[in-house]
Amino acid sequence: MHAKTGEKEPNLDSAPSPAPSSATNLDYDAIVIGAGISGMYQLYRLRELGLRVRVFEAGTGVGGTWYWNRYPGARFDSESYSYAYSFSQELLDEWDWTEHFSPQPETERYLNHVADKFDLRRDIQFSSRVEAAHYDDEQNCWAVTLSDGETCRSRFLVAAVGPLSAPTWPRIDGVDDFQGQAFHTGLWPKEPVSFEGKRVAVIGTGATGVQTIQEVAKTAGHLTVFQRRPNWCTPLHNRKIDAAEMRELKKGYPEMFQHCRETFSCFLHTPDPRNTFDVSEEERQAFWEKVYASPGFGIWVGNFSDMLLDRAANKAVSDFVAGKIRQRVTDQRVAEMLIPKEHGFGTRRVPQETHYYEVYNQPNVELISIVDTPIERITATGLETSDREFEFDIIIYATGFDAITGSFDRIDIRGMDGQSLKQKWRGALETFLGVQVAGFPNMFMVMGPHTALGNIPRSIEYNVEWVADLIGYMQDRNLTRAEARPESVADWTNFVIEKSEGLLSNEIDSWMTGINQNVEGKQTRIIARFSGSAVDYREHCDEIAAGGYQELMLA
Ligand code: NA7
Repeated sequence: MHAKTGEKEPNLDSAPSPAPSSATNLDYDAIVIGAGISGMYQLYRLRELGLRVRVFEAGTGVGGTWYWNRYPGARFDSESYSYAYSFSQELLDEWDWTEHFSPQPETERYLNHVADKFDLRRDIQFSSRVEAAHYDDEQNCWAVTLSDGETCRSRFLVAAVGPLSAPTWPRIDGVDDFQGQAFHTGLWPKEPVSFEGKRVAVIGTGATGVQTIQEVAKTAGHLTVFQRRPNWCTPLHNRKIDAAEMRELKKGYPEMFQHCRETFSCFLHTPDPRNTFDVSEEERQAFWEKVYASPGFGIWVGNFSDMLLDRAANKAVSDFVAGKIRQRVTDQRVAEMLIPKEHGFGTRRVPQETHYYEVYNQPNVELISIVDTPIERITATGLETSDREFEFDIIIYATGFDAITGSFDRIDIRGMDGQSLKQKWRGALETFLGVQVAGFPNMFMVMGPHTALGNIPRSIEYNVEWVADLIGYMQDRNLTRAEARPESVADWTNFVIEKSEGLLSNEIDSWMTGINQNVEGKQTRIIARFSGSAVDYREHCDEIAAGGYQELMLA
């Protein structure tokens, strides 16, 4: 890294001089794409700097992920209070969570409350999908075009587009032929959908599919689950929070947020410092029983330190969880279908469940492996696999997202000399801190590729504040242009790759390694995330700010 801690003087060399245009000639000082958790907070922070900000949001309401993903059973997998904004004491004091893992409707209410409290809506333009964002070298500004053709210009562009927001439909023949009701979980309608007595299919068994299946199975006449690769799912152990418990939780907020700042991925859970085979077999089993019985991601991010690094350790914990699946599923043929064989526990995102495995003991639920009998086509009345025809009233596609880069790819983003971001990243995914891209001046990403994901709102708050601090720094010095130096990008990208070495998750196909079989050109694994600790990530970013942003060309 090029961080030069202590150097506070602005760094003005080697950047091309911007045109003498002032932001007053532009429609806005900053345009933010997306009014999810990132975009809402970015608006709040940029307003504090006195900037004229416009947020463009494709939906009709705030919330991003928590606006679109209103499928049955959608809820947090992280403890609600640890997953909320932490920047406003007043907000922390006044909001009560009713469950340890908040259901989507409550989270959406919370985000609407935030929008109202801070009067965010007056700067958010809803039903406005950004189609293109082009950097104008001469004017040193971004021209942003919406799907209705409206174009406006701003000095800064913040892409707060989310790492999991571009839903993907499966590439199966006939997807448009089905005459019944068909839904993608990430584009779920606002109107209630009844499954009562209906013949329902769910395709996909990721974190979303699992939440959907366990809910739909309660009322569906018959539910058929089409599973490609099974995932390792563990119990969520959700429960209600009463007023007294909420009061106690609030008292502990300062320590809780401090704790999240210190853990590897900002979760409440923190890895056990011991390695798997440091302890006796008996102790190991007792520890796993304890984390299996604990709420949330403890068993994933609070497990033995070597669980995701050491193959034997990973095999041991996988065997433990496989044993639980065998105990919970009555039909052992079905249990074996539900046990992942080609990836170890925790190497893909671990879905959190509530009686998910028991669903397969219900007489109205059937599991079909589409590895054994592939879906050949969707038909007008259902679908056909290689050995059977199925009829359905409803098909639910829980087939995931074009993750991490997909939400950028679907916007025609062009930097200097008309260079396309999508094309650039198809060549090589390179960023600076996951926040900037060389050749894309004044464009900032919140939760872009190569950032630390983990407990996402914690990472968002940090990213947003870092971007606002940089813009504030530029304002104070009458600087109007920030671009990552190519060598800073190379250094950061190498650092990200270095940090990913040895991590078993990076040897597995999943959205976390940039794989999506439904999207052309996304069949090769990439290092898409920063897999070092969030503490490490922040240290780097803090150093850069403290050093006067020497890694950027400022002008
Ligand atoms: P995921 O985790 O990407 O899961 C998508 C699921 O859909 C997964 O089981 C896929 O099987 C399956 N899938 C995808 N395409 C097909 C086709 N063409 N045919 C059959 N099955 C298919 O997405 P989620 O929405 O569940 O979760 C995304 C993240 O959002 C989650 O991790 C949380 O962090 C929040 P595969 O595994 O590829 O064999």
